[in-house]
Amino acid sequence: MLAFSSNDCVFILTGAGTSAESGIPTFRDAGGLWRNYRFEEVASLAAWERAPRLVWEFYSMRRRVASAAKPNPAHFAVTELERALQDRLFLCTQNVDNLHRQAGSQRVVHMHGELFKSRCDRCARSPFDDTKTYDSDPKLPRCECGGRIRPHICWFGETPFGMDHIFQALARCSVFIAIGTSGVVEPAASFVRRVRGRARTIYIGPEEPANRDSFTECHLGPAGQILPQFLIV
Ligand code: BV8
Ligand code: ZN
Repeated sequence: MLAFSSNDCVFILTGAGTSAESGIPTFRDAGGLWRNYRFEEVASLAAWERAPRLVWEFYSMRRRVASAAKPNPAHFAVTELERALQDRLFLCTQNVDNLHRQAGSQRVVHMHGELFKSRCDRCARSPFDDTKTYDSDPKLPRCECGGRIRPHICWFGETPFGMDHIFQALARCSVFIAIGTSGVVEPAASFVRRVRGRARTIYIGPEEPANRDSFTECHLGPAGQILPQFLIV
């Protein structure tokens, strides 16, 4: 159990492992999401320019998988912590599914974007809710401005969303908890290095992450089993 002091500010970073027990495969575990695709072929701006239909095939498949998923005890434990800490909890997720919000979390920063949103790749219209799958449509979706509608996702080489707020939250946090992330993808993998030495840094997942040396504590096991007993205020 993690003892919080009354003025602790907590930063939680979740990765694909948090949704694993909800049935959404992770990126790097055996049989991960990329098994049929090389992510350069589907998760980059170059891929979008070169093969937009392949990109929409990949994200349509992701929408089908994620829409069948339900939050697991890891998501609900984070929601309970938000209820107890209110604005002393900053929840940042690398995940593009909506399971934190489905579990009741009110303030979720989706730094890598959101699977069930799309946006225009030309004009400045805001991203909009979109649960549609486009892999069987004869024509790919277009905006009124003539631009192409793309997934509202941060691809490799693009700048993640909410970075100013994320860096401010990292600067004030006294407890940093990473859950279910292999610590490979930047800049998320370096968040812990920004706080170590002045904050407690805790990792939760079944195997040690690549950035293990930056964590003061490592609790090995599935998040859905560990978090409900661990995040008790
Ligand atoms: C940026 C959306 C500048 C897409 C994603 C060299 C060349 C080119 C680029 C780079 C380079 N070196 C570094 C870079 C930058 C690049 C990068 O990091 N590349 C990597 C591959 C080396 N990063 C970028 O391009 C980023 N942009 O850097 O812009 C910048 C920087 C700072 C400030 C401003 C600007 C953009 C990266 C975003 C890419 N988009 N997602 C999509 O989802 O389709 S990344 C993708 O990987 C997902 O978001 C995913 O969340 C993320 C990270 O993976 P993890 O979440 O960690 O998942 P993974 O499968 O790896 O691990 C799962 C873990 O769960 C495992 O550890 C496992 O043990 C654990 N687990 C399993 N079961 C459970 C569990 N844990 C708990 N419970 C369980 N039951
Ligand atoms: Zn447009």
